[in-house]
Amino acid sequence: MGNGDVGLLSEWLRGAERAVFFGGAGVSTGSGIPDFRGKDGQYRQEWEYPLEEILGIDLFQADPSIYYRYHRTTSMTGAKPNMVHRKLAELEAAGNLSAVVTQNIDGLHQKAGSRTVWELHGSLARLYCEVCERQYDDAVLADPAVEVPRCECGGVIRPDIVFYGEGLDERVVEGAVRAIAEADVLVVGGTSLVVYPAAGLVNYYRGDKLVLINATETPYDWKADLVLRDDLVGVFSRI
Ligand code: CNA
Repeated sequence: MGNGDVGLLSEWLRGAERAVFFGGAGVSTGSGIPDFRGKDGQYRQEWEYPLEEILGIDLFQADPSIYYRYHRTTSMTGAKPNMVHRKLAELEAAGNLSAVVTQNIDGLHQKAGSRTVWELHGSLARLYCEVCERQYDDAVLADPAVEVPRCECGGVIRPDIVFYGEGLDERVVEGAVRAIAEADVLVVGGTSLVVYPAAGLVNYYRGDKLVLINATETPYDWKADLVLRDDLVGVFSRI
């Protein structure tokens, strides 16, 4: 890929009034959080149970300690936004970008200053009691001696994420679909585009400036007007 391609992306973003960025775990690998399916992804690691079960609602309800042990070994706590998160926040503030749609649950877009963020899979920054729905923040996970955080009512506190086996929040999906359908530029990056229904949101874009930035091939590459098979941090530092 030559500089010319990033040049074209920059030109499209400069001229945009409601660009949307749709991203996944690859946006945060530059912050030290491993993705799932990339070259150093979590699928290549050994876990106590298959990853999809650990992140499944059935196992969480049977024994939440399995999920919380996994949670504590992933390096999301203390992670900081990288160039990609920061540039996207700048583009929104400058009036070029209308929203970020993300499959990530790390909350780093908001930390970087993005305001309209549709979190399709929820966020680890928020937790709530399964029984009385009282809201908590991630301070309840601060004490390593507490394996499973519990509410004052005795209920298990769960993260406000969408476990496998659960449906997406309709209000969030509607917001994401609206933003993508109205977008003048859609930049998709750092996602393998294999997790549904999230991946299917790309199909709501109706414009002619679909950009796909990913280190590895995706099933949607053929649809894109511009494909950058490259590192996101590298690309965004040149925008
Ligand atoms: P994925 O399936 O792991 O795909 C990530 C993609 O990004 C892969 O194709 C990589 O090749 C690519 N990639 C990784 N780093 C870079 C980089 N620096 N530059 C360019 N490309 C890169 O992840 P998806 O998001 O597609 O899958 C959806 C799952 C993963 C969602 O449910 C997430 O919640 C979940 N996840 C989230 C996080 C997080 O919140 N940071 C971390 C790990 C997994």
